[in-house]
Amino acid sequence: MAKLCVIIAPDPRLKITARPVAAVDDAVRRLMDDMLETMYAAPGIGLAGPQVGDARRVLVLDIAHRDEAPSPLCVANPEILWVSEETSVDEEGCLSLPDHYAEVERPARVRVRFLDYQNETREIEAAGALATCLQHEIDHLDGTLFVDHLSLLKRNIILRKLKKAKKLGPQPAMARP
Ligand code: GNR
Ligand code: NI
Repeated sequence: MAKLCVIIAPDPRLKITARPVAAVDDAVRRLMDDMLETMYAAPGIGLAGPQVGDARRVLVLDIAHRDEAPSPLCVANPEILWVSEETSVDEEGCLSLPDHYAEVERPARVRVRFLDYQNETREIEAAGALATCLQHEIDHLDGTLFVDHLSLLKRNIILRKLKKAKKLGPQPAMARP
């Protein structure tokens, strides 16, 4: 396994539409393994191909709490089959928008069909954090970031700050005492 680099916005590689995989074969499984390692190390609860510079429609997630056993889910070629009319608002973050958080309104429940790690077609109906995370990751496969669901003003404030931080280069996490 290998840890991959997570791309920080603004970056054109986060704006692409990712391409479906023909099947979940050993090469796709290697990508899934590397993405899981990267996600756990970050740490994050989800990660999509474009965030690590890979244009395949692949995502991984694990919404288990720290005190629970890990429960990774590997997803290729997800299709949203149904969304609830009911919506919910959750605070979202993104590894590609570090240190920025905002409330995003999305359908509360979704039904998704996908290929799993074994290349089996599966369907799940998700609610709560799983529904939020799945929609956030599927958005990444279509070049959409959570800030694209905010007002232009809020989006530009966050993107301007990230652009400025990039210009300054990596900053120490904390000032030395
Ligand atoms: O780690 C993550 N946390 C998170 C919190 C609320 C809603 C969505 C997420 S996904 C994010 C990791 C990430 O950027 N995935 O693309
Ligand atoms: Ni994200």
